[in-house]
Amino acid sequence: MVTIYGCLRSRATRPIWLMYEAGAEFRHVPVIQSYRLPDPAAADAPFHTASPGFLAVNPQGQIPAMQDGDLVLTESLGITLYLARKLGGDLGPRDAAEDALAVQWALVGATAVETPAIDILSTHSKGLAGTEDGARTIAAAQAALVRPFTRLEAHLQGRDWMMGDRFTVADIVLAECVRYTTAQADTLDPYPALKAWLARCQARPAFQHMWAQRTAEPM
Ligand SMILES: N[C@@H](CCC(=O)N[C@@H](CS)C(=O)NCC(=O)O)C(=O)O
Repeated sequence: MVTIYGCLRSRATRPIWLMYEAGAEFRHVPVIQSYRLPDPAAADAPFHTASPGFLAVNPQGQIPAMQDGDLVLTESLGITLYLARKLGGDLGPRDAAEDALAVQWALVGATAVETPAIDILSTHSKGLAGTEDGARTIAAAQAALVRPFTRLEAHLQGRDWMMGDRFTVADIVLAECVRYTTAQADTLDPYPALKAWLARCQARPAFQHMWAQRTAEPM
C-alpha cells in the first residue's frame, strides 16, 4: 500500500487531495515539521522531519514523502504526478500529450507561482501584511505573478479545467500553488477566470474533506 508522510499543514495536501479524489486507500503518517515543535528532541515529541525514523525515509528531512514498495519519492509534485499515473482513470493523463501538459502545469506552479505565492502567504502568517516592508513584499510578489497569472487567465477562457475537459491532476498541482496567493484577498481580482477555476477546484468534495482534516490539525 502507498504510504504518504506529512501532516496536512504542508505540501502533503497535494498527493492527499489526489488520493481522496481517486477514492484510493493509503497509509498516512502525519510527520510534522521539526521547526514547529518547541523541543524536537523531547521524549514525547511527535514524529517529525528531523526524527531519525523519518530521515531514513527522506534524508532531506522534508515532507511530503511517499513510499510505494521499493519506490521512495520526496517531491510533492513528483509524488502527485506519479500517483495520478499509477491510479489511472480520469484524474491522470490519458496519453503522452496529456502527460506533458500535466508536467507543464506542475512546473508552472513550481517555478512561476509557488515562490511569490509563499511570499504572500508567509507575510500574512507572520502578521507583517500591515507593515511597510510587508506591503512591499506583497506588491513585489503580485508583480511577479502578473505574467503567469495572465497566461493562466487566457488559458481558462472558455474552459473549466487546465487539461482536457475534466478535472485532473493538472488542476490539483496548480491549484495548491495558486491557493497560497489568496492570503492577500485582492490578488486574484484581476484574474476572474482563474479565481472562478480555483473556487471550482476547492468546491470539490475531496478538497473539502482534505481541508476539514487540515483545519483540525494543530497550528
Ligand atoms: N519542493 C519540496 C518542498 C518540501 C518542503 O519545503 N516541505 C516543507 C513543508 S511544506 C518542510 O518539510 N519543511 C520542514 C523543513 O524544511 O525542515 C516539495 O514540494 O515537496
